[in-house]
Amino acid sequence: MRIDIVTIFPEFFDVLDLSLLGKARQSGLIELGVHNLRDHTHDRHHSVDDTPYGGGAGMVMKPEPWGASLDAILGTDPDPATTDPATTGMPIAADDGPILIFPSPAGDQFTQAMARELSLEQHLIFGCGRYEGIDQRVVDHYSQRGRVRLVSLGDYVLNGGEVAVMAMIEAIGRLIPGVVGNPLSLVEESHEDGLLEYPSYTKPASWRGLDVPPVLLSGNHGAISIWRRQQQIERTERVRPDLLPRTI
Ligand code: JDQ
Repeated sequence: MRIDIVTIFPEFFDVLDLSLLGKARQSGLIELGVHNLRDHTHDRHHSVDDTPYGGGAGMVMKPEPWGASLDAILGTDPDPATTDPATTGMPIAADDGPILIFPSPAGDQFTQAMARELSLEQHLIFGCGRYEGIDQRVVDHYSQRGRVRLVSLGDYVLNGGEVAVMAMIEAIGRLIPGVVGNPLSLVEESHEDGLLEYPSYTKPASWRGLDVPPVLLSGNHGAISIWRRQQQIERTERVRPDLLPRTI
């Protein structure tokens, strides 16, 4: 998978070299490009923001640097539909070509199901807004040319898209085959089967007066499976009943 990020804080993503995804990049499973929006400004102050039409508080990100930056990335897309100079700027098929993702409090909620879908894509481009957001025409323009999604990390307000993109890349990246060592661990864990995880324990068997549940020391793998499933259901009923199937 190819991932491009446009941001005014490219250093924010340096940490991706160290994390789980660093290995995936070294092995070529994930190609990452981090692009500074200010590289596509031409005024002496490298301005990326301006006052809002209609008035109001704060600043809005100007469309021109976004257009120049995103066009440069789209020009390198491996898909000929977006690379061919004769077709660049023309509409592309709705089900191929890169997906352009803008984190936004007004977006669709990011979920494990969305992470799963996005992990199957060849090329994701993330646009990190700041200030009060990006001029609406950027989303409108690229929606005319291809697939664009506004995605919310959750119902709280961040200062910009960077933290949301970091979370999404971590959730998506680990679903790419080969990025996580043990593929079984992906099916077993929270949200993949709609239930929360069962509690885990390791040595010692007794710690500060707290014992590991005896069934886990029994060697009875049938009993262990049943106990773990029970724990998942109890935990989910207690803290996330909304995840359980509705019983009319
Ligand atoms: C931007 C902002 C609108 C404050 C600017 C760009 N889930 C989620 N929460 N917050 C964001 C995403 C997010 C994403 C991009 C952003 C916030 N801001 C700040 C924008 C109203 C208020």
